Amino acid sequence: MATKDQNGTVLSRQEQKQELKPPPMYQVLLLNDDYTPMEFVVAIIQEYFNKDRETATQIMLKVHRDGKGMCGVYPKDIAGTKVELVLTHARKAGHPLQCVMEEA
Ligand code: TYC
Repeated sequence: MATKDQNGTVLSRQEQKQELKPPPMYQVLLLNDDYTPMEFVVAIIQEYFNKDRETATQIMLKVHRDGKGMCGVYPKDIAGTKVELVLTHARKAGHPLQCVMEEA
């Protein structure tokens, strides 16, 4: 009997293996620059990554010190949407803030 998914579609060996694996996860990172105000970065982390003010401030200071910092880990489509939303918000406000995703 062929292995099928919930819809009754026959699955290849690769697809059978994939069904057992959790989806690949992506880290969303903020990068440091010399111009974006600290307060703006804290507000972004609170708004898009659901962090409280204290946690957001710690992440912002880590980015400021180390050059980059992790804001959260998400499935690919959610990580991509967060990167887009952050970049759109930053550009509208006239700041050069950079936000990227990396496979975790
Ligand atoms: N380095 C910036 C400043 O001194 C602050 C900053 C922090 C910018 C984090 C970007 O992702 C960033 N105003």
